[in-house]
Amino acid sequence: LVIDGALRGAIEANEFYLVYQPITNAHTGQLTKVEALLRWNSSLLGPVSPDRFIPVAEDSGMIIALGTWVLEQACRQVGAWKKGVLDDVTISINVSARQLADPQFVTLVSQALIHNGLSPHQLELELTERVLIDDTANVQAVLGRLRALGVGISLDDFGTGYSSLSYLTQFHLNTLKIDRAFVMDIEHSERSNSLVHAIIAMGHSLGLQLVAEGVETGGQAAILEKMGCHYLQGYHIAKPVPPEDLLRFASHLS
Ligand code: G
Ligand code: G
Ligand code: MN
Ligand code: NA
Repeated sequence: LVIDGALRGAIEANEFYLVYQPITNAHTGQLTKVEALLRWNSSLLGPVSPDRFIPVAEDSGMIIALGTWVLEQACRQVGAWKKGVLDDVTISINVSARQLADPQFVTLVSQALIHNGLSPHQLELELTERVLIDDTANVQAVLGRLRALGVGISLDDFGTGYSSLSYLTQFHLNTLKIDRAFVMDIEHSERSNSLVHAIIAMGHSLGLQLVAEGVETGGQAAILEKMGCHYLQGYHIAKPVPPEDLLRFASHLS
């Protein structure tokens, strides 16, 4: 209730900002994608974690306005980066079920691309498995329209939650993000290791790109690369950072 009240007016008061986490090519180490992560510094409550305020914004419907702000802000940032060392980076944005159900959503996405001079392949939308169980027919139609635009669709936190393997063929996905719960134990647990190996093999055979999340050690990165995982994300590569720091990260790599 307190969060709900504080959220009202928070966009106008400029209390939100985005941080960006690098996602690198597992083979070459090159920076290929960046995930935008929302942060809120509330004037009333101080910093509030998205795990706490996103569910509240979803319940109140405020996620529509907030998600639109994220989309615009992230695309504007990529437009700005295009003039520098980050000229062909793909931005990955987290999207809630309520946003996909919004009849305006596809229009908002294509406008954000046009406004900021991005090509559609530079935008990827991250959905959780939770999104796919609601109103399947509509979600399928919306994802089809987004894919037709050329926008990427990735399945976040894969392997947790409501996984059904039928999702992998039923929806227009192009990327699987392997949840960090599996990546975490890959060096020491035979079971996690086998599971990640199997997910990667399955992704390959379905023509999906694979991103490992929560990569925290060089050992994990080496195992994942050997298994054929395409992209790595996690504290071993970099933490989520403000946009200026990302530029610095990219210029160190090149
Ligand atoms: O960055 P952090 O680990 O604190 O994120 C916590 C959770 O909040 C993650 O599940 C992440 O996907 C979610 N999240 C972060 N930014 C956004 C956003 O812009 N929109 C939505 N819907 N979820 C977000
Ligand atoms: O649910 P989603 O995958 O969108 O959540 C992304 C969140 O995971 C980000 O908020 C980020 O802070 C967190 N994160 C990113 N890399 C790591 C990591 O290596 N270890 C841990 N524990 N969390 C991470
Ligand atoms: Mn995510
Ligand atoms: Na995730």
